[in-house]
Amino acid sequence: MKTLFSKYTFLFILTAAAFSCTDNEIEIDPTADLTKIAEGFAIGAATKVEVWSDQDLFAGYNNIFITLYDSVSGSRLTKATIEFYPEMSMMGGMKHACPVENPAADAVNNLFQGALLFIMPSGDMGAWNLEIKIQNSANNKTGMASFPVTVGNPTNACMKSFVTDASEKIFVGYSFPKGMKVGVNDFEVMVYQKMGNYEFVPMENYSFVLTPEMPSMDHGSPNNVNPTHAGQGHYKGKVNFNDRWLALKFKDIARGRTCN
Ligand SMILES: [Cu+2]
Repeated sequence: MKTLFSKYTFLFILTAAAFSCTDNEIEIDPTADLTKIAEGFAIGAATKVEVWSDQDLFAGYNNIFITLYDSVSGSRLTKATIEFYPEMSMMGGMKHACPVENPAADAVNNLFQGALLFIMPSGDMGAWNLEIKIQNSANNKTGMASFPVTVGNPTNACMKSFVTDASEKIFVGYSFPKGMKVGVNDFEVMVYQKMGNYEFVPMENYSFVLTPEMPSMDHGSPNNVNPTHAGQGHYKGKVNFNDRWLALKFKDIARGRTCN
């Protein structure tokens, strides 16, 4: 009996030691499922900047994830003020920005998450550049990183714009925060009004009627929930893809390739 007790005690201690070791040494890569868009340095802030997203950038609503490192020690930074300044230089000289959602100052799982709603693709019409302003909280220095980025053009639009009766220019993007499946899906719509080439304001007073349809088979679906405002120009609802073919068509939306 005494021997048995010792054996189990020993095993227990061994297991506990192994677990505490694992906890300390393994860091799960926060960017494992992400695509690297660009990397460079924020000159003046002594900070290395990496830009990540769910997939290659496209005209529409893009989740943007930033990872920051001290450019001398290489250690991760988890507190910084980050501002996005996207700019498109159009043929003919006109320049404009697009709606942005800047990350919070504290990284979550080493990621600073924000978003960009690109309103045009890169191409013959012009080229995009993304400047990122970093205020490094560790050394209290501020710098800018600048990246030329390519914004793809999905087969079907992931972003819509229209002009209201009051001549307001409105941009609408959407996303599926949990991906897409056959059945009822969480769905988000983002609405911005263009106030100037560099000013886009989230709109909080819109209402939507959702009408999913499958044109090739001429049917819709029941049990959809029209998106309602949930803050910061984001509207949350549910869309029911009740037909596998309809869902397959939309499945590509999650990857930003085809959006309607
Ligand atoms: Cu443009």
